Amino acid sequence: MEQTFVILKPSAIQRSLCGDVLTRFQRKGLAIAGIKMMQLDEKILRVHYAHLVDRPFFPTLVKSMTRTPVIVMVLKGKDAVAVVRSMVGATNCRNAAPGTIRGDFGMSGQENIVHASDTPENAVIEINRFFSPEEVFDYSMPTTEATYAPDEID
Ligand code: IDP
Ligand code: MG
Repeated sequence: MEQTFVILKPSAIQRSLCGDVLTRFQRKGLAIAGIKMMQLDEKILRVHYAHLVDRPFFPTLVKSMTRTPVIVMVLKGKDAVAVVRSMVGATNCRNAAPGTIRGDFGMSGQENIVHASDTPENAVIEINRFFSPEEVFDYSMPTTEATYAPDEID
């Protein structure tokens, strides 16, 4: 089963949306393989958001992402990266479709509730950036036979 990496950003923490967002992922059928709270700093954000370092809004993004601790998690399921990205929605919450997390819970392009890995390759890199191997767990869910057909399980 594929793993993806998610951050509940300071906007989720301060607006008390962590439970609502996590409930959506769990109700979808994704399993929590790892979860913890941590304080991000500019050093890790310059790596995590390397594609944005030269953008004019980068200093504001660092301020936003370091305003409170965040909750980081590893979610597991078939095609978890694509499934979670589609649940999260477009980057700007005002453009995100209703029914997506950003579309339902946010009003901002920057304060957009969650981060989710965009490709399976980046998911592996991001999980290793934020979690040590012993913090990511492999266990069975009793709901598997009601969640997947046998040929959907690898
Ligand atoms: P994504 O989170 O949907 O993958 P990215 O383009 O990777 O979007 O941007 C990472 C984060 O940087 C966004 O989630 C958002 O918080 C912030 N961001 C992206 N574009 C802008 C912008 O134009 N203004 C302010 N913040 C932005
Ligand atoms: Mg991105």
